[in-house]
Amino acid sequence: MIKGLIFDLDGVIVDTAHYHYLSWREISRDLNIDFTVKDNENLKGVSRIDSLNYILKLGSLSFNTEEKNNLLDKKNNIYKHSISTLGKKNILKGVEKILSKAKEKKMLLAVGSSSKNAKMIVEKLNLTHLFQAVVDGTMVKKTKPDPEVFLKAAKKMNLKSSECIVFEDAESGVIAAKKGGFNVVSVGNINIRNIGDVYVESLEDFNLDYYAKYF
Ligand code: B16
Ligand code: MG
Repeated sequence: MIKGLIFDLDGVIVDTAHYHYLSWREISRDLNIDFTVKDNENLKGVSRIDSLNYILKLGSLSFNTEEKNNLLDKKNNIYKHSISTLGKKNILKGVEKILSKAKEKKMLLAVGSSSKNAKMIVEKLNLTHLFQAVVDGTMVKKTKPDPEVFLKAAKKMNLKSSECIVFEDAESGVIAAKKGGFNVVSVGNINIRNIGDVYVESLEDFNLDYYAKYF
């Protein structure tokens, strides 16, 4: 029986991928690296440092830890500036309907995100009060595709993996959730339609009444 829902943040609750892309593109330009939208697809769900390492590899560049930290700070400042006006209007279609339906059904809710900005973003969206837990990139030792972030979220709700549905838009996230023994809904990314249990183009198409009994 499904008792809890765990949502990835970027790409599931809010579309911040574009802002991550613009920020990394600015960093890449300064380094003379050609960073495309396709490259950005590979960074969905990937931690900030792993994203930087991916970009440096594209440009066959190697930097020491201090230089990398400076680039990470610079990227995050650009990113935070670009999302400064983020608010309720940016919540993706179908999210609020599922959240209120889940509340009606007395289900528990959590966020499981690789982003170290997750708490701040959930706050900006004015959704913090709905979640029992927001587990983010600052709270885990291993990032997706390791299941730690989702296992921690389930633990905070006192639920087993099999009692939860994870909603994810990234390959690394779906793999993480499957490894952790969760029921997984792949959202809005055709490339991951076959690796989750169910695929929906948008959360608008997800019928919680049906799937609460299906899993
Ligand atoms: P930050 P998610 C992930 O969030 C993003 O998909 C990914 O593109 C980003 O690099 C990562 O968070 C780290 O974000 O720089 O804010 O710590 O999809 O797991 O919610
Ligand atoms: Mg995501």
